[in-house]
Amino acid sequence: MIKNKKILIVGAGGFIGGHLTKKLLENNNSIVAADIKPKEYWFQDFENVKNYYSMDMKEINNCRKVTKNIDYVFNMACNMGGMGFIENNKAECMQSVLINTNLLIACKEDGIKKYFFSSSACAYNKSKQQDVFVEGLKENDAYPADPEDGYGWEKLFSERMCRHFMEDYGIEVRIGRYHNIYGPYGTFDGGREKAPAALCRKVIEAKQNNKKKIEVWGDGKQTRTFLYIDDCIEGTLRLFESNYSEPVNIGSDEQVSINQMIEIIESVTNTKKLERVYQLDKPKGVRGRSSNNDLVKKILNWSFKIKLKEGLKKTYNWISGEMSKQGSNLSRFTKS
Ligand code: GKE
Repeated sequence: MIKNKKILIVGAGGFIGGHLTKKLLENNNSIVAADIKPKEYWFQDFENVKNYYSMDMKEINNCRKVTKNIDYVFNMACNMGGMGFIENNKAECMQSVLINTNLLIACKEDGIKKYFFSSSACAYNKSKQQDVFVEGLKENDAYPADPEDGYGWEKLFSERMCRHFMEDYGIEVRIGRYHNIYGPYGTFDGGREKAPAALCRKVIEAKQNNKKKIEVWGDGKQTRTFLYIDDCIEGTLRLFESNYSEPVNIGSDEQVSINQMIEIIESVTNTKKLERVYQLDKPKGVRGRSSNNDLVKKILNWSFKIKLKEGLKKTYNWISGEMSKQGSNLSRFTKS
């Protein structure tokens, strides 16, 4: 595990970045944290992070402010969300390329040796994701390139930018392709939420308002895999410490339909089956997606541990707790 290093985490105010910051602090690392959000909107507070910056990391001069005397850099920052956000904000999502590019330039100027880029399953070719319960995506399924419009292209392009900074300037890069990460301290309302948190929230709202139905985007038959945040952080840190510099899946292969995911939420929360109201006009993304974990098992001798039953219960309980609070704390996770 990484210890006693000086680490820059860009996107530390967000969901995965916040959990990564917490984990690295536990191992006696000194953290420089940066995020575009004002500090009061950071998803987690870290009293022992002295160097934190609320600034737009698309600006190269802001990147240059934070890459001095740093051992490692984790770029966890991008303008993103679930399908409800990325389908309607393609130009916004594409501009995240400025964060990664300018951060790499600053790293090169300051001689930083190792860099992590958080990529996404949205980088994969859409033609491999047109059926339910599809074969898990292998890393080379990203080419020929046909990623998710906007966000997926930014991720694929930024992967290549990382590779060329390694080839030309010797920065060791590590690239994890995340497959729908979920868990506590993730957005659950306001438009950026992904399906696990959205559906947990909808079940909670139905119970709070004594309603017997919930709205589901699409026909509910579409399939996905979802990776719990603790597995995401474990896989990310193992990848970072490996010698493998090509993109690698950080995901689960426990593929379920959205209908099945709702059944799991109902069962682990003792909720009487709710009527599903299917909204076919809502953003759906690909028909089916799963992560093939052969490579990650081979290079890291690791695979995800936390099954949906356990992860969804923890996520539901956390969201339920947050929804019972009022005021600014709630808005951290619902600000779109
Ligand atoms: N967000 C959301 N909210 N999705 C819903 C809802 C709802 O209330 N009800 C059903 N769904 C369905 C969506 O229509 C989609 O088919 C599926 O759940 C998953 O939606 P998602 O979690 O928003 O996002 P995707 O997995 O399609 O895509 C996400 O993949 C990640 C990487 O695996 C992207 O939005 C990025 O967050 C990221 O690249």
